[in-house]
Amino acid sequence: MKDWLKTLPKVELHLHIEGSLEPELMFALAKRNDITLPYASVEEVREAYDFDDLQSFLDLYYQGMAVLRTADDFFDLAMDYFRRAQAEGVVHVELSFDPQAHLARGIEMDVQIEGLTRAMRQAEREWGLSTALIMSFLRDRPAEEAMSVLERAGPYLELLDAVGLDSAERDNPPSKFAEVFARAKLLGLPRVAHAGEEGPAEYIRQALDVLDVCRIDHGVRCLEDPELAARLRDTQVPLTVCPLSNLRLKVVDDMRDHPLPGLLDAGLKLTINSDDPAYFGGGVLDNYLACHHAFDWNKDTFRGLARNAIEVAFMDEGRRRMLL
Ligand code: ES4
Ligand code: ZN
Repeated sequence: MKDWLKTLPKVELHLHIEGSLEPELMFALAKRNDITLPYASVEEVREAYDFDDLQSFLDLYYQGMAVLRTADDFFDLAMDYFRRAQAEGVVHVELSFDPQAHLARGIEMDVQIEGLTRAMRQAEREWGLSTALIMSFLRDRPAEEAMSVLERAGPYLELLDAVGLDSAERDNPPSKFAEVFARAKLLGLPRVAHAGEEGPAEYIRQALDVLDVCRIDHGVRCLEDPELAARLRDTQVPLTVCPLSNLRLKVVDDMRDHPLPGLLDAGLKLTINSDDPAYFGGGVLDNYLACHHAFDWNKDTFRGLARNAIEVAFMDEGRRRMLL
């Protein structure tokens, strides 16, 4: 099954590129930029990745990305991920990035976007990958800041495939970003949002009704609201589920307790993704494998999940037809 899952053409729709920073590259970039890390070794970094919840992860995630300073750093980060992804049978990657986390450290938007898009073009040439770029807003920062980031992204709108909403979910409801997402819609940008990861099912409803999103990132708590689950089934709004992330952030205590089988039975449009592969124990293939071990799904189930991701990806229609 492992070999078969590896050859299955897979699509990654939920990836924080900053969360793909492996400890080895973290050390290399720290050296290049003359930054002192609070760790003595790669092993020590990995040992620190023992999380209690989303916030305890976010603290280390923001700390780790401090080694990213130049466009070349962003380029190396993305290339390192694309190399691993294509080697495990990923054919299309949608990477999200957190401009506010870098702007706060004095790293300008053009530096971030230049490095990431250069890597996207090179991965397309070198490995035949297709890629898309999602600019995410930090929901634990003020909505006014997100709005100013959206305005600053003006010169790069053609390079963006969508905007997203991430970071600490609790007490930061989607409604806080109503105006930002309305403005993004006016600018012609598709919208996605994290909802129902740690936050309640109500936040999924808000993401749909207030932010007018076309996909929900995570969404695993939707079954707590049967009416919402029925709506998601009827409208086939995709959920980008990240099983290893949910396990490592203790959204579930054991993979066998993950709501995925229930979500599947409920007829929802599901996809399997990695979220932050360097922090949560693996990429897309590892997430498929974790499902294989926990749920013993057959090949048709995995084929269906991979197909769902192709159907709802931000990719040109010619590429979609070729992959379907
Ligand atoms: C994230 Cl797992 C998760 N949830 C919310 N925001 C994030 N940013 C990076 N990973
Ligand atoms: Zn995420």
